[in-house]
Amino acid sequence: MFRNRNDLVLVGGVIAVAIVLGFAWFTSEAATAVLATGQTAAPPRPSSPADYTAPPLSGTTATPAPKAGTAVDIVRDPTDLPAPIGTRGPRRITVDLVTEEVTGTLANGTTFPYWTFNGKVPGPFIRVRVGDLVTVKLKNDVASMMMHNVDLHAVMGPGGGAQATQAGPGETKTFTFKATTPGLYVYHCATMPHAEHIANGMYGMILVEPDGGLSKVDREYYVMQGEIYTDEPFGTQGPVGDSYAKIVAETPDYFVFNGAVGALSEQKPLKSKVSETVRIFFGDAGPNKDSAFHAIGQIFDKVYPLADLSDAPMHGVQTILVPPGGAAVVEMKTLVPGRFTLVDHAIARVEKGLAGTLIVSGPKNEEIFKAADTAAMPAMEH
Ligand SMILES: [Cu+2]
Repeated sequence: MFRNRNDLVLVGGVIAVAIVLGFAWFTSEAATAVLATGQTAAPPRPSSPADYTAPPLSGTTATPAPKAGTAVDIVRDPTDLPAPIGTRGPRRITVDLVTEEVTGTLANGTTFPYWTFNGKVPGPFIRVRVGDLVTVKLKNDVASMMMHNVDLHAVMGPGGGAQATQAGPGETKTFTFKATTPGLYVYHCATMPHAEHIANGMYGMILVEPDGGLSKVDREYYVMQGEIYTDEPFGTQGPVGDSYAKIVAETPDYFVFNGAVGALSEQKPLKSKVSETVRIFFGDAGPNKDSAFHAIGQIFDKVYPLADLSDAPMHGVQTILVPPGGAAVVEMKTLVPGRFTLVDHAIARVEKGLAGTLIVSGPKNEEIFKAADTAAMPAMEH
């Protein structure tokens, strides 16, 4: 049956591996079944979590439908995020999300039917710490046309909470989860078709701080990249609709930071002063494209790749690759004044709307950067 002893050994090895894999499968299935029937002890609760009322999430709620021909500003200010948690212990937290469908400004003269969390893109920045018990209340605005829900990547549970929060117009759904693992996580609507709900603006991030919090920095910013697929070419004036065909073909017309063209350049640029440290919580909502996130004229002094906050950061990084549904935390010391452009270094996307600006003010620092003709480089005003 076997040509030689080596064949025999090989076949024996394959059988042994199959037995081990089979046992692992059986035990995992058995464990799942036990969990499903509730026969195990309840998961341990954090030691005496106190009730705690988190600051209300920013953003609008129940935005009135805009009048015909008008549009609302859906841009999330990149400074709109809660203060660091610091050293407090685990608590009970309630998060109120409201899904709202609004006509928003996509670019100068162009409006788009956004679907949002709390009226802005991205949705509110949720900030908790490891060990917190978080109750998510999702209300679908009564004026909505669609079902919506929320899947938070920080959740260990079915659908990340999507099934538990599937809500029709006017409905409110709730679930509670324990924040088990530090990290910066994307959340998004996961109502079918997922990609359309995400592309139309239904995403945000939740930060789960490690015990003791993150290191202190001078400024923190909240930035998310997204793609918008329209039924008219880039730059078309007036109201445009979404294009499901382009979403499926993965051919976006627009790439945007914080929801709209110019959101973080003309409208709400990031700011810093010479010698400060800036942290950016960066997420890629996709739904389809990676981001090669890069700040032109800066070096990321620290990067937490894939937003892993349990391990030491990397240092001296030029560009960080962030997948759709993923995030990164980057920090930079702004040593020199000037205007620095935030991009996806798949750089043609600048032509489709993707650029942000970091304005660094303060005295020149010619030890670090000195142009040949310094007269052409006036000091920035505060
Ligand atoms: Cu949705």
